[in-house]
Amino acid sequence: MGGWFSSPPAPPAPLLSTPWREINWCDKQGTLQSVNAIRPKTEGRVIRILLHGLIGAGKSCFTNSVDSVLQGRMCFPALVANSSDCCTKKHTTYKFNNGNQDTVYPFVINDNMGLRNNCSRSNRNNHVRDIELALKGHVSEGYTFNPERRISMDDPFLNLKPSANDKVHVLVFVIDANKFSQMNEKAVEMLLDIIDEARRLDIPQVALLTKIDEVCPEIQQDVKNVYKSKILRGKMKEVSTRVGIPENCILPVKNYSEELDLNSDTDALILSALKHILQLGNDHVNNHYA
Ligand SMILES: Nc1nc2c(ncn2[C@@H]2O[C@H](COP(=O)(O)OP(=O)(O)OP(=O)(O)O)[C@@H](O)[C@H]2O)c(=O)[nH]1
Ligand SMILES: [Mg+2]
Repeated sequence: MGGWFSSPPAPPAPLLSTPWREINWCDKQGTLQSVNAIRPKTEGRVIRILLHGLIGAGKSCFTNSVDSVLQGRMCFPALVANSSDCCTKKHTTYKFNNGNQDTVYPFVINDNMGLRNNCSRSNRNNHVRDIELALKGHVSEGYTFNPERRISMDDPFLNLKPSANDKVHVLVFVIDANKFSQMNEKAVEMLLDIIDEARRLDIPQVALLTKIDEVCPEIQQDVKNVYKSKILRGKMKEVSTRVGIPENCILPVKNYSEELDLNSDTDALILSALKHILQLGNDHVNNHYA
């Protein structure tokens, strides 16, 4: 009887044989030098990055991961959520020390409150309005976002005369790769409203795709599989189609979330994302505020 029944076809391989994007996995110093070289032409200008995303997307974790990679040790300046509850409430600006030279990098990250996937229409409208003000530099450090009400015109945290450094120069949508498919249409519409406003202000936008380790077991095993993973490629295409951000502005990262020590491959991916974000922000600063 042997040979009558053919064995079931092998499942399709989860990885492509060659990566579709190249990353410098080995030369952290070289990439750090290129990050260090991204500086606005005008002395004193700072590139402001605004992180935006739903609750638990990984905004604070990314801020901590950037600090850790730049300092060469685990750092936790931002509070990270340990449940599905919203963790970050305040509009907070993080600066980053350049360990060797005892100076700060010429960029800052604004970490921010996230919204729930299923929040009400009025919550979404209030949030979009506050984020639009933040893009223009009108929301000061320490403001506590409240989706129940917009920042009022007499709020002490409303900055009526923002400087060039107060304005946002690159907007980063932090998206949980695992949950993007379940993001409801209303939450996507909210993103699209914010994207429209950023476009109107000529502010470049990037999507940072987090938790890629949870989306693909091959990436969890080895982060170097990131640009070989078919599942991740599909996720990136899905994000691009649904929110209209081109694929070359979608950056996957594995944040430091449970590790005790740095890992050179995780570092390489975070640094690569940071470098692209900074290049876009720097171009915006030089084109608009030189
Ligand atoms: N496995 C994995 N977990 C991650 C990653 N990024 C973030 N996390 C986890 O996701 C949870 C939420 O991360 P946060 O950084 O607090 O998310 P947030 O966007 O700042 O959330 P809010 O401040 O509530 O808006 C934490 O438990 C993190 O440890 C990642 O790349 N991989
Ligand atoms: Mg947070």
